[in-house]
Amino acid sequence: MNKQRIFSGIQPSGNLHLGNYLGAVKNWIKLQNDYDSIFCIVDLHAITVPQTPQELSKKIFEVAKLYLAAGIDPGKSIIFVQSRVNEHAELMWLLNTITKTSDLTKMTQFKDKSAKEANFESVSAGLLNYPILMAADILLYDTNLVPVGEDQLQHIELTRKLGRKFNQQFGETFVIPEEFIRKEGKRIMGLDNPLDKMSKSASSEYNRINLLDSPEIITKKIMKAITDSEQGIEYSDQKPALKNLLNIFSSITNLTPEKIASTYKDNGYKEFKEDLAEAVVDYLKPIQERYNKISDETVKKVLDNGAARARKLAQIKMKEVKKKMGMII
Ligand code: ATP
Ligand code: LTN
Repeated sequence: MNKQRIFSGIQPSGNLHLGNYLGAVKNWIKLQNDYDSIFCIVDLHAITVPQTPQELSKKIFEVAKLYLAAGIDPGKSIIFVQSRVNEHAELMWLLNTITKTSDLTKMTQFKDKSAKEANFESVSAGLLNYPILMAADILLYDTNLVPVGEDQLQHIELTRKLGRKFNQQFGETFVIPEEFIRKEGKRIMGLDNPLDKMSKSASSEYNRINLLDSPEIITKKIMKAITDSEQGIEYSDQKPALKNLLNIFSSITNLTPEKIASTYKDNGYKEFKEDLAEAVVDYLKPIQERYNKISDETVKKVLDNGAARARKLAQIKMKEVKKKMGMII
């Protein structure tokens, strides 16, 4: 029997952080053993907010190397850069024509990112159309499951909607995908603000722990992480900052957050944070060691090979799509 397929991606828009790892990459590593897996570096998505060209190429390479260091095995999974497979942009255009603008303006991510612009008229069309490109990524490969963090759920719902609409209008073409979101790690919050998710593009470095941060920096960031005003370690919605730190501690140790809270209930925040920092440093150490051993040459080969394999699949699907729409191929 054919294996089911998974597809997911991360934007090379900054340094990968613990939220990206616990929300997404950690699951990919397990899933690649049982699923036909495709992992993308979505540079076309990253440029929906301004990027410096030199910095962007550096980040694309860095994300690819981190995929490998984290344990994505190019022998099992396809790893590739989105812009090297033209069919993503091509399918996006076709899906554009069946998408309602009202479905795009109501996206939380669009609302958050466009709110940073001075006025609506200056928001780029790329930012608005972002979810259509994501739908193209997913539908192009007959994806069954999309392993992501919770913030992507709305985009996957739109992907399903567009897939169904196309199938109805032009005949059965696309597999309708489901999200794969694990409870643990699905939404890691910022260390400087427990009400917003940890994010690559948050302005303060104290928002996140990057996967490549040194032990000193990790410790400094955790010790500075905001905690709630009342003392006492407990796992509760009334203490969102502490809850987030306990969730992180739990995700990297596999102990429940309640169990960890009970261990520290008679201690102060300082001791708890020191132990958490040590646990995070130990957790990231093997990834960092592998990262430093992977050569640029290896990354280049993996990406060349990945693009060629992805392109083959994408071309077959695009032929089918264009034929269904009445284009001469
Ligand atoms: P940006 O700030 O540039 O939008 P990001 O840090 O939010 O980037 P993405 O590239 O948008 O990261 O997301 C990559 C993957 O990581 C997605 O599956 C997303 O759901 C997941 N993810 C991102 N941030 C978090 C988080 N704080 N907690 C859990 N999962 C997350
Ligand atoms: N929008 C996603 C990144 C992304 C993605 C995808 C995730 C682009 N295309 C396809 C899963 C499947 C985000 O994480 N911000």
